[in-house]
Amino acid sequence: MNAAPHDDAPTWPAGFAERYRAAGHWRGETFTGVLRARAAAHGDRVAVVDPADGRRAWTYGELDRRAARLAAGFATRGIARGDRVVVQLPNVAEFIEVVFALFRIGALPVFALPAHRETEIGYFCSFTEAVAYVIPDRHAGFDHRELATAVRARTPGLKHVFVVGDPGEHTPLSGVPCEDSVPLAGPEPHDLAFLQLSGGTTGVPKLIPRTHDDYIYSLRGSDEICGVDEDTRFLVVLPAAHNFPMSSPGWLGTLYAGGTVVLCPRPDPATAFALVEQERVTMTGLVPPLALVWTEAAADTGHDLSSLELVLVGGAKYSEAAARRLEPALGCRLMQVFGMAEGLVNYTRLDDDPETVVTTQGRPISEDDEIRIVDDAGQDVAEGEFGHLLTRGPYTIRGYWRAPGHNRTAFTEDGFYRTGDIVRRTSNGSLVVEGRAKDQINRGGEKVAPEEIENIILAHPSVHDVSVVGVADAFLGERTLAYVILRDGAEPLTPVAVKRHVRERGVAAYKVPDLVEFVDAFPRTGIGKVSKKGLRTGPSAAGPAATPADPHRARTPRH
Ligand code: OOB
Repeated sequence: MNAAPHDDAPTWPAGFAERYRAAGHWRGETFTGVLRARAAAHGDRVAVVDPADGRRAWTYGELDRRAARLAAGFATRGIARGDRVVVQLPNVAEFIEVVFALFRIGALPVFALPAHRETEIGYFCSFTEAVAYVIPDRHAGFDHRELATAVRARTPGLKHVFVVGDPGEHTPLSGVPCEDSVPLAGPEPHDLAFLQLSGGTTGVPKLIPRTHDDYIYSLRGSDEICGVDEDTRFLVVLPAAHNFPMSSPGWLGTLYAGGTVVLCPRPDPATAFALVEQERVTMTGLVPPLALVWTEAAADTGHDLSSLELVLVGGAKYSEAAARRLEPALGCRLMQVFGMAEGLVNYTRLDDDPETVVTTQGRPISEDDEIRIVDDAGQDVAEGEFGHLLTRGPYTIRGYWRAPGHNRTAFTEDGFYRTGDIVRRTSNGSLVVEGRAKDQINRGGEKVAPEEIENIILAHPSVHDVSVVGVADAFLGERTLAYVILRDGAEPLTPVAVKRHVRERGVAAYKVPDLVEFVDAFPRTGIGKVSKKGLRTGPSAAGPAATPADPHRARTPRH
């Protein structure tokens, strides 16, 4: 396909790109160049530890050689620069090998999450015109090969399915590598490196095009802020495909610094604490519900957690009370991180006073991250007031991939990304996330677009109308509640039947509504649209926990 890298999405105007280069943010590096340089400088240091299969530890030299051989094998099979490849792997060493092999070719990984199912994967493969899909054989009790067979049957452009493990009817990944005799042109630093997934507010997820230059800058900035260096041993607890464990500072930030990445197969404290002890882990990143579980479990763990120096918590709002408990429980420093796959990442700092660390979500990586906090009319609010967060900068995208219509509303005319978050800035310049204006539910860091689930429920023959909202939850922060209006005379449904209907449509399990309530009518706003705000403060069945999850969330007319 070899599409010119920037045809599919807006990029930074020339003046900005020049400024970011002149400032030394964009240094003309590529991921391939970075790995080669690290392998040349310290080829014998361990880059990746995968505790499964009797513990595999790959050095930088080995990772580089493996990526080169796999790239050659992919290229031999026709995978070329600019091609998209959907990668859906759990936290295994092959994930990193595959990604660096694709980088070497200049093919773009599309980072699916292990939880995604046929609806999402089918969409990623067809929308990106992917030529290949990389999967595990089975993961968490699910057979990905069957999913791949189903997706392939309806996606003729998908030429290859590569499997880590037993391939079934597909191609074993282990058979792909070959001698890298033909040099690959590879990408330029300003080319796209991969497509990340947005949390989404619409019926289908949007794809986020990130370049080598911009992403590597965010890694370098993150490494500096978090103190990542060659001695860092970073535990990847969250799914490696997500932007947070990938780059804040994450496994890519750790590899950039020459440290060691330890892959954690499951996030529970029993698994993770054992790895912290065995691998002398120094740093990790967690979403708030997991941080809570770890904090509680640390009290009576038999494992030695003394190597832990820093735990980053982000992806959703971390309550101040929980934040206060983390450092004493885990015996390490806390850093809050408020980021987004579209770019902007904020961190509290190691030299912030303790109150700032527990009460704010930090400040941007870069002095060139432009922040505006505006009211509904787009006017800057007074200092300290809350408003909509808009941002523009050296690692924040200027548009989603192949989404010109959506881009017109998701970005301002002068290129600021409308984050959909409601924030205020404290007197010391830190941001506090106060809520959200976008139609998205943040289920403990996992993002759910209500519209996507509403469309699925609406397809049920007994359903007249539906509205999916977030309700406050002590553990997850929010969980999902579907208000369903049944058709007159339709077969009565149970909540279980509605959940089963969603699950059977083949979507990630975290999108199945936690609660379902049948109602006769939704509260209406003056203009006759569904008021989700009214729904959240409304009826009873969500139980006593159903207080408004977010006082600032806008009404969201849809129908
Ligand atoms: C991270 O990335 P995404 O793309 O899954 O989600 C971004 C959204 C933000 O716009 C915000 O609504 C929410 O997640 N969020 C937070 C938060 N961190 C993210 N809300 C409140 N407090 C926080 N600390 O979630 C992500 C990407 C990179 C680093 C960290 C998180």
